[in-house]
Amino acid sequence: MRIKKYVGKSEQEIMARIKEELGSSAIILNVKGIKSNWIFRLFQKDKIEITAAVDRETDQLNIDEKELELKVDQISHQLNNEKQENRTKEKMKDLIYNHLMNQEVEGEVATALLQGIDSLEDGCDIHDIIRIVYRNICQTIGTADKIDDVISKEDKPKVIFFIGPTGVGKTTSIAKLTADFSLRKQKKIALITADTYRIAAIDQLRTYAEILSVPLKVIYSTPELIEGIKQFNDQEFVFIDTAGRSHKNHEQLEELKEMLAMFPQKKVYLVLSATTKFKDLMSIITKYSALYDNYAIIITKTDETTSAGTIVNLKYYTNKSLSYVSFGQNVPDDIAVINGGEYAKMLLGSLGNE
Ligand SMILES: Nc1nc2c(ncn2[C@@H]2O[C@H](COP(=O)(O)OP(=O)(O)OP(=O)(O)O)[C@@H](O)[C@H]2O)c(=O)[nH]1
Ligand SMILES: [Mg+2]
Repeated sequence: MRIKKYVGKSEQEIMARIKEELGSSAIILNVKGIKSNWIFRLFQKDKIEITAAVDRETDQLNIDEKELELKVDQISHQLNNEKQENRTKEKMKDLIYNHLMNQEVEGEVATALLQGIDSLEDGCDIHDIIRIVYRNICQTIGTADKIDDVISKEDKPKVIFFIGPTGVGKTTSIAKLTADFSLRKQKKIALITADTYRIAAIDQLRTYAEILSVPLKVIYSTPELIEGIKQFNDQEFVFIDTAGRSHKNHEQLEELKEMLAMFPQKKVYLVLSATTKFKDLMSIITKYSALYDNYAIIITKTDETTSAGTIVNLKYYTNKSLSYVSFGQNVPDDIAVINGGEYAKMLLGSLGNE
């Protein structure tokens, strides 16, 4: 927890500063009036002191300070010296804002990412500004919700569903993660496909299952799924592939909702493509949230878009945990656990090149 005292002329003025610097989640610990001594009282009014506190999410995120300095250094060095010297705080703020806009970060999100800059001194170092933005990005992205961290009351198996629109990369992501868990992490893992809409979909997962030597079951109904999971009780994880469902097809979504409702112990990953227009992503999210609300997000196809902003927009507007990022078609290599620092570096990477 970070605690800070603010002194000012009015409560409103101080509250505005607290909101700007600590964010809207800050809590007020104490408000008191400070009387000026008698000689000053002739010239100035009494002041107010407010003590505010905010949870230090950065501490939980474990941002390594040395690493942070290194990255901030790398980013600010890209802005050449001459550019740096001529930049006032306001100009720097505009530069970063415009850069975020170019990356298709939504305006409201960009403003939130710049929070805290206004309270820096006018002659502050460019490092300080970038440090603030970098931290804000890391904080917004949060910690990754990895499959490894899934806790279930019954020890085995941990049941993981992958759901999402058609063609976003659900099956490919499952193949990549299966390879990671079975080959690298040496976990016992089985696959189930509930995607029986297309014969090709079964073959696609079967091919991966054979290459990776993991058992696969094809199921055609929810009772079969329950039975299938039971039969895999010697496994640590069961990954379940589902058919892509258009968020506009109410019937398909209802079916999925009923299937998910049958499993109280589960983890659900909603797979979304970074190439989808942000407005469409939001409408997909609304539809999927109505059928199951407690999911984490996997973002695919980041290699196919030049605008990195989608990721931070998604997190900001959904407040769902992010988990993995998929950046190509190669199984098993093109997937990674999301990392706020890496993402911040990528988002700010070409700063000043516009
Ligand atoms: N460029 C790129 N292509 C990807 C990525 N992930 C998946 N793909 C490709 O996207 C296409 C669809 O992938 P699938 O894994 O079959 O998608 P799906 O969500 O299972 O599709 P349905 O089951 O039909 O809903 C394939 O050609 C994949 O190779 C990625 O991160 N980047
Ligand atoms: Mg599929």
